[in-house]
Amino acid sequence: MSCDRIDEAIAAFPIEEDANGVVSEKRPYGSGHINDTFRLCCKRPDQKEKYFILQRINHDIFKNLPHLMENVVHVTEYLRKMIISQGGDPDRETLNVVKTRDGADYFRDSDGNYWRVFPFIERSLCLDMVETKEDFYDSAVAFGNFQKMLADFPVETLHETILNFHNTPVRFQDFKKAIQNGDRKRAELAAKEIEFALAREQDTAVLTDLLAEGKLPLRVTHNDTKLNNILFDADTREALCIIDLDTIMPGLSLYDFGDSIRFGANTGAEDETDLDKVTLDLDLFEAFTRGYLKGCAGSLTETEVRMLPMGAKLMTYECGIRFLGDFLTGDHYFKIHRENHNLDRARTQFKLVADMEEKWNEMAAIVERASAQ
Ligand code: ADP
Ligand code: GN1
Ligand code: MG
Repeated sequence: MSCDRIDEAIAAFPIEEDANGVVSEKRPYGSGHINDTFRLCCKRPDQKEKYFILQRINHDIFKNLPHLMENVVHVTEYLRKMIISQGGDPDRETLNVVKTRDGADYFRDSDGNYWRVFPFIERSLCLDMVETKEDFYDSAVAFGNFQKMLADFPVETLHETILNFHNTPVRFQDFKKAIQNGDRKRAELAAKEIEFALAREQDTAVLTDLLAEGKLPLRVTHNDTKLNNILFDADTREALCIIDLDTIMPGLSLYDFGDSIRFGANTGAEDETDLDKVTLDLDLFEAFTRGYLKGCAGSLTETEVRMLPMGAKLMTYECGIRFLGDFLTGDHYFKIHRENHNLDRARTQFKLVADMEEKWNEMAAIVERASAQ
C-alpha cells in the first residue's frame, strides 16, 4: 500500500495538540478489505501514549467522499447525543470524527487522496473470528440495538454511498458481466464456482421483490456487519462500539442479520482454503438470532423474522459473487494478500451457502423457537 502522503495527512489534523505529544509511530492496522487504515501513536512528555486511527478512504469505491463523510458525521453526532441521554460513554460507544485544522471532516492531499481521523478506542478488542458464543450473542444485541437507535434517524438526509449495495439481482447482473468481460484463464479455474452461482439466479430477487411489494420495511441499516466491524470492551468483553460506518444507508434488517451470520457463524475463516473447515455453526446461528431479536426489541415484522434464514443465505451468496466477480476481472475491489485470494474467498462463501441449504429446516426451526420466546 502506498502511503506517500501520510505525513501531509497527519499534519492536516491537530492530533499532536490534542494528544499533547508527538506522533512516534504510524503503522498499518486492522484487516479491512477496503480502506487503508493506520494506527498513530502520540507519545507525551510523560511517555504516556495516545492513539488515533488515520484512514485513507478508498475513493475508487466511494465515489462521493463529501457525501460519505456527511453521513458518517451526521450519524455519529446523532448517536453521540443518544448515548449521552442514555447515560453511556459517547467517547467509547460511538466513533467520533476528528476535524482538520481547517474545521473540515476530512482532508484531501496533493495527490487527491482523502483522509480522516478517529480517536482510537482504547482498551478495546476487534475479532476476526468468533472466540466464544457469548461474544457473538453480544455482537448481535449490539447490531440489533444499533438499528433500533437509528429507527427515528431522518432517513431522507442519508446519501446512498454505493448504489444498489445489497441489491442482489443487480449484483447478479454485474457478476454475469464479469464472466463475459473477465479473464478467460481465471474463468476456467473458477468453472465450478461460476456454475454454482449461476444455478441460483432464482433466489436473487426474493428480498428485493418483498421490498418492492411493500412486505419488508426499509430501515436505516449498517450494511457491513461483519464481526471485525464491532469493537468489544477489553475489560468487560461487552460489545462496545460499531465501526465502519461507510455504508450506512437505507436497507433491510435482513442485510445486517445476514452479513453477520455470513462472517461470524462460519466455522472457518472467510478465506479458509480447506473447505472441510467451512460450515454453518447452528449454535452460533441460534445465538446470533436470539441476540439480534433481543437487540431489535420487538421492532421486526413477522415477515422480517421469517426471512432471517434467507437474509443469511442471500448475503453469503451475494458476497460470494462479488468476490468471484472481482477475481475474474483482476482483483480491483477487495484487497488481496495472495494469489487467488478472492477465489478462495468466493469458495468459502459458496460452501457456506451449500451448507445453509442442507441445514435450511434447522435454521427455520431455530428462528421460530427464538421468536416464540
Ligand atoms: P475497512 O472499511 O477497511 O474495513 P474499518 O473502518 O473497518 O476499515 O477499519 C479497519 C480496522 O481498524 C477495524 O476492523 C478495527 O480493527 C480498526 N479500527 C477502526 N476504527 C477504530 C477505532 N476508532 N478504534 C479502534 N480501532 C479501530
Ligand atoms: C468489505 O470494509 P470491510 O472490509 O469491512 C466490503 C463488504 C464485504 C466485506 C467482505 C464497502 O468490508 O461489503 O461484505 O468486505 N465493504 C465494502 O469481507 O464493499
Ligand atoms: Mg471494516
